Amino acid sequence: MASKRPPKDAKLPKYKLVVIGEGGVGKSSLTIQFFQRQFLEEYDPTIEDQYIQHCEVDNNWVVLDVLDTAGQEEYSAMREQYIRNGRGFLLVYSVTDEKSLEEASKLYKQVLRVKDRAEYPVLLVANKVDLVAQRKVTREQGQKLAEELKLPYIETSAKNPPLNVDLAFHELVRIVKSFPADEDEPDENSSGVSGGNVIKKGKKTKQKCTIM
Ligand SMILES: Nc1nc2c(ncn2[C@@H]2O[C@H](COP(=O)(O)OP(=O)(O)OP(=O)(O)O)[C@@H](O)[C@H]2O)c(=O)[nH]1
Ligand SMILES: [Mg+2]
Repeated sequence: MASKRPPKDAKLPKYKLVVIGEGGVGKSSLTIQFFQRQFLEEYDPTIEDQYIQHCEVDNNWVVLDVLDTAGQEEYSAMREQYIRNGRGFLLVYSVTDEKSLEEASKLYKQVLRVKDRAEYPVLLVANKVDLVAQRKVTREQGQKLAEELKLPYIETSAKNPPLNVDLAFHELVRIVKSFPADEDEPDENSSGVSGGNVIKKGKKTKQKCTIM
């Protein structure tokens, strides 16, 4: 069984991941479920929250530096900046909201524009699949968009019991790993973070990430 802490003094590769999508689709809920094993029923719109924590992905310790962004239109001016800094994106929409699927498509195009690339490490996330009766976007519609955009697709629920939440973050790490880094992008292996330390930064308190 894998140990629950990284080896002491290990230099861990760092992954800057960004969670994007329209307001209310569940970006914070997915992030909080992943880092804190909690589901918050109440909707508290995000401005920007950062979580930094070591995690074990495929038996390798890594540092995940995750930015949970604002989906609300009034904060859209911040987008270019965080897109520029991100190395991988969870592109979230809600299966209860058709408009959020359209927004996801637009956001991905913005990622490509800002990155000036024809493709980029992005995972399309269909969230709130537990809300079966309120579902408006089918799996087929989600997969069709994923095919059009040439993106991998995953269905999630941030509600307890969570569905595919760890898998989504881990899958994005795998996608980032397999994608060639830009020359002008920061060296992911120079996190300077020593193993064994719980890292805290940003506005929220983070707990150690427990892996499936
Ligand atoms: N049933 C269900 N509700 C969810 C799920 N994910 C999020 N919610 C609820 O949806 C609402 C919005 O969730 P948030 O995670 O705050 O949404 P967000 O994308 O972070 O919104 P912004 O920060 O404004 O961009 C909250 O009331 C959550 O409890 C889910 O998977 N299932
Ligand atoms: Mg939020």
